[in-house]
Amino acid sequence: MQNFGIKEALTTLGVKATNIGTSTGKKWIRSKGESISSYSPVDGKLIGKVQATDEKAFEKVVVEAKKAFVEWRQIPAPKRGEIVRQIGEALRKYKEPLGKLVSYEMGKSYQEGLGEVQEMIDICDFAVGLSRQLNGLTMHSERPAHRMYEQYHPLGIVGIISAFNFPVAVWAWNTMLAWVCGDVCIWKPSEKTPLCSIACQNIINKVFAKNNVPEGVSCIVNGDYKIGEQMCSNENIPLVSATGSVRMGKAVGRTVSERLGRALLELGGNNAIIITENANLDISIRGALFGAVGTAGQRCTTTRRLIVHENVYDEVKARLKKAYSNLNIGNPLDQQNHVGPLIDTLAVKAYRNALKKVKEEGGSFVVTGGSLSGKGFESGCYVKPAIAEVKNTFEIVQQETFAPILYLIKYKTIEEAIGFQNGVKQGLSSAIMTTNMNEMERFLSHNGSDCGIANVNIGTSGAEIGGAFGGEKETGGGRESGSDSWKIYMRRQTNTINYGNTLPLAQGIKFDI
Ligand code: UN1
Repeated sequence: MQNFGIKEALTTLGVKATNIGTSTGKKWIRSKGESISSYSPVDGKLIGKVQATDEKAFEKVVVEAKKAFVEWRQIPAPKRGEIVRQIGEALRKYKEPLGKLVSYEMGKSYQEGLGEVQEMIDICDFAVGLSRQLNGLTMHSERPAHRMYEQYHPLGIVGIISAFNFPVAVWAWNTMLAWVCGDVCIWKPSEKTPLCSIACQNIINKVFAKNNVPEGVSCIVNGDYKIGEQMCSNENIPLVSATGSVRMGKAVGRTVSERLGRALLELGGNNAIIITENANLDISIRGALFGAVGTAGQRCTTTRRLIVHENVYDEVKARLKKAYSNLNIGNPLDQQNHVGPLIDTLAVKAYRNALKKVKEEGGSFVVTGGSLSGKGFESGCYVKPAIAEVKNTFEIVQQETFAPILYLIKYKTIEEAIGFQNGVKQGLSSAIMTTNMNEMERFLSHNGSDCGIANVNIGTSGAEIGGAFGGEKETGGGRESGSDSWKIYMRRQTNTINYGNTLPLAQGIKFDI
């Protein structure tokens, strides 16, 4: 197995064989937490170890973050933006090694690893501009000589729980916005990709040291769900932003709402592309292909269902089959390969189970899947992307299996297609391929897609950072990244000022004595 410069990347990023997994910035806090071993799904080798955060260390982090918030919020927002600008510069500098680490620790292709770092850079740029645009509205008061307006104040500590599939970008979406908003962050990365958090903290530390940023503005904690639970139940953390499975999101939502905190949830998707009889099939095949097999089917925006009009169904099926036969599966750091491994052997098991269920429920395969073994596949995490013909009603089609399995579903009318598209519990991303205005507008209307993201003539994955990212129903309702997603990271305050000499009451109420 070729190395592709991964050792150099680790050295450049300051990731060691053994790392302390708890940090408030300059300080790395030792704890009695267990040691987490990070094995690469690429070649099964141990990349490094991270010492998990125990309860005591977590409490120390919260104390430090709380202190930091008081200082950080004094710094004018555009000045905080300037620091985020420098982080964007640092990420540009470290794009290659960080992209490599993402690829090696998580298993996505190097191109996608670079793309993920690019998302971090983009959100930095976005946040810099935002730091001068944290605008509230002014309103006309119903009372004479009164003025009303609203303002957004920093909120406090933001807890971030991120998933293995976007080990660095999703942290950046949350953190860069939170920082310009005046918040401080505690990040718990996935225990499957802990080394990415060490690398990011090292990059941040350099920029923070140069700008004398107080200790506690950027904190990381590592560990499994237990440390996540501690974060969710801690009353000092007004917002917990969590990305991951629906099961995890329900637990986070319950615990955070129990103490009436805010939870921003970005959970599973079961995304579909509708290919109508009026679609440009070149675009459709390209969109479906990247959507289904990109990141080995492990994006929450992955295309899982293809809802195809009966008149073009056979052609779509044949062309997809051909496209799949040209896919190279293998080491994701080798740029010739399109599909890397799944994150671990548990994911392979879930993939195999899903294929089994497709058969049991009466589906058939257009492209047969299966796990790969032998030279180059020693980690046991590589699988073949599969395509199955199914009915939308199949139990397995209703579930999100984090693997490259694409379900083909035939439809007759656009109403039926939209019904299929919406007929699942999740509501993250959706797309229609058509050149027909009627079909397109119907899909985008209130009678159309019920998802947080609805695209025309592009696939379901690969959202730009400028839009609000997230979805409805079991996807959790949260919005991260662009548009006005920043508002959840701030405390909104309505202010009414009386500059007159009397005290008229609102709603015209008389209260004279
Ligand atoms: C995720 O899978 O959790 O839209 C995030 C996309 C990426 C982000 C996916 N920009 O596919």
